Amino acid sequence: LRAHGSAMSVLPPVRRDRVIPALPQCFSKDAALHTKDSFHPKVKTACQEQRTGTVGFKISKVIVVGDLAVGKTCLINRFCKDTFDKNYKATIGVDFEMERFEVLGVPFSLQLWDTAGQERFKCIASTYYRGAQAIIIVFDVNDVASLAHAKQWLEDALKENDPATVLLFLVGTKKDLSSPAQYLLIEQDAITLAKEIKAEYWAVSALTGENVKEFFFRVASLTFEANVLAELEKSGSRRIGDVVRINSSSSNTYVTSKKKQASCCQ
Ligand SMILES: Nc1nc2c(ncn2[C@@H]2O[C@H](COP(=O)(O)OP(=O)(O)O)[C@@H](O)[C@H]2O)c(=O)[nH]1
Ligand SMILES: [Mg+2]
Repeated sequence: LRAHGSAMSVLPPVRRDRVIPALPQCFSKDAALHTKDSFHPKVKTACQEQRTGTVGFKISKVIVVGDLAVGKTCLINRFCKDTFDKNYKATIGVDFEMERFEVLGVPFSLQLWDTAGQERFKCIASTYYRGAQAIIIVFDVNDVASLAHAKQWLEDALKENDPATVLLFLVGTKKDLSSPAQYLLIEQDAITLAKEIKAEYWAVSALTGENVKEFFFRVASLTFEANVLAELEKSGSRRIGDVVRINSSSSNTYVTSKKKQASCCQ
């Protein structure tokens, strides 16, 4: 317990601009993972009672895929570094950025994986895809071909992941380069595709920063929500909250509150 306590205290507190106190809203109600205006009630209760599982660290892997030069690296850098410098990743040579959040008072991290340009050869290692909780498929809103390729990127990524549980986001980038009329045209196709593959649609600009923070907050929130719900499901059979009482007045029998809990939590 002591080791755990000191390990926790080594971590600096989560940045104030990474605190998520309520569910951020979707970009388009036509293509959203869900349109509820707050977190799942079970998740809210679990967070209040600090029984979200995985004591200390909760980390979800998020991968970013899409054609070369659509703006994947710039998008990640805009959020994680608040810079617009396409050479940043190449110079440092990292595989992923760790971004720490606090959702409903619970520490939560996203491991944001970026490619090192392998998408040029359509040959990304399976370890890149494997174990992702969320997949961000990026296209350039000024390049219809990059949207047409989105499905292939998704197919590749899903070979290594469970389509039933992984969360999908379809993101159009470089919104600053398109006129409103041009943008609306490609948005129609993007929303149609997003609905078809059950992805949440967003349009952003890494250059101006438009919608970048909002987008990643939504990714963090929905991934966190799914993560906690899965933990609650797993622990459902062995409820941690069960109280075992020894009732001395009724001949040394053990009375648990299990039955009552099971019936009221359905
Ligand atoms: N105008 C504009 N250019 C962008 C934006 N995002 C990326 N770019 C440019 O697009 C090019 C490719 O970006 P990069 O992030 O390296 O693409 P990646 O290959 O998908 O990682 C670079 O020249 C960037 O400067 C954006 O939001 N607006
Ligand atoms: Mg890149």
